[in-house]
Amino acid sequence: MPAAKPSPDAQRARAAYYDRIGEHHMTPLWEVLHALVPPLPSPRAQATMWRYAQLRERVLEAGRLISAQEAERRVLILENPGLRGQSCITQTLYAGLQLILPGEVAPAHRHTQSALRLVLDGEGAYTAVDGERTTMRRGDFIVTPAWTWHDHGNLGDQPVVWLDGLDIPIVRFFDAGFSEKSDQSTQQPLRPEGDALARYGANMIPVDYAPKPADPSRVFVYPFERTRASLQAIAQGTPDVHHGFKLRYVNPATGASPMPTIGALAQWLPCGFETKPLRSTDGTVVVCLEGGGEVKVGDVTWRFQENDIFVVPSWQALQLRADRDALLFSFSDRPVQQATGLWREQRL
Ligand code: GTQ
Repeated sequence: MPAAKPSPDAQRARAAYYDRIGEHHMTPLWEVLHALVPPLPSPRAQATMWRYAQLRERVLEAGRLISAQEAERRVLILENPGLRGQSCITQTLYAGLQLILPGEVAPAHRHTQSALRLVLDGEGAYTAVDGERTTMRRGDFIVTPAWTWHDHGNLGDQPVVWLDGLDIPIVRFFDAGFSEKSDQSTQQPLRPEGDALARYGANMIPVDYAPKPADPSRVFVYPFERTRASLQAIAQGTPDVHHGFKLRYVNPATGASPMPTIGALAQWLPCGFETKPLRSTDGTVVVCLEGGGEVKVGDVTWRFQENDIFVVPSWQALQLRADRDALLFSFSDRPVQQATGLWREQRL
């Protein structure tokens, strides 16, 4: 039973008391207990859809207003409407669309925030991570783990757009942000392209390499063609009723997520397949790389197609239906929640 409402006298006495203790930087728990210890998650992040077909022109417009050099990173932040002003797509993650035009460079820097890129549009760009370049192809998943030097460039003749995902809100929460700029805006290649994938990404690792469990992946590009081939191969089998066919990107040397704060998944839904509803505590960003269909998050339903991006907030049920064979990429803070024992999932 809810407690009876206090009398006006009692309310006045309490308010005056709150003022008195406020002078000592104290505040009563009982006024906020239910919000602090909620019976279940009530995320401020909202289920939101960003349609690439509507965003593309707006992103290219930024290319006429500011250079990559001047901006340092020419990015339009995808800001969750429930978290305006906070540069967040979910409570714990940041996402943005980065544009790099032919001939431009985004100068080398490093920071304690971990980043991922998912290449969406255009060809001819590269990212360099700690002295090794990788050519960015559509659907490639590229990571720049915490404190690795990285710069981007476009050697081709088309604008290139990719999705950035960073743990900026997590690092801000911990007040653990550091960054520095390099004095060379483009890193000198130290190793040939493909070196990391050859050493760490072919079911082998260097003989004396002994990573610690939380070390980030030395494989920094997960080529789309490999991901796609794996999903297509397993799609010959029986789909999971909640996932269809879904694989988790890992640090191949440890089996952990590629970076300690961000987990990423790739999912294949055959044409006509509909998933059963599923909810989990990790608010998730989903990107459609191929195909299309319908997505239901909580009580909202949208159609989605290639390069559309949507958010599934914590503990809201997600249901997907593919109208064409669909390939989805997603990322979340799941590794953090799992390391801290917080992660929950419910198959409905
Ligand atoms: O490419 O290094 O979207 O440092 C935000 C911060 C991208 C990057 C972002 C960054 C970067």
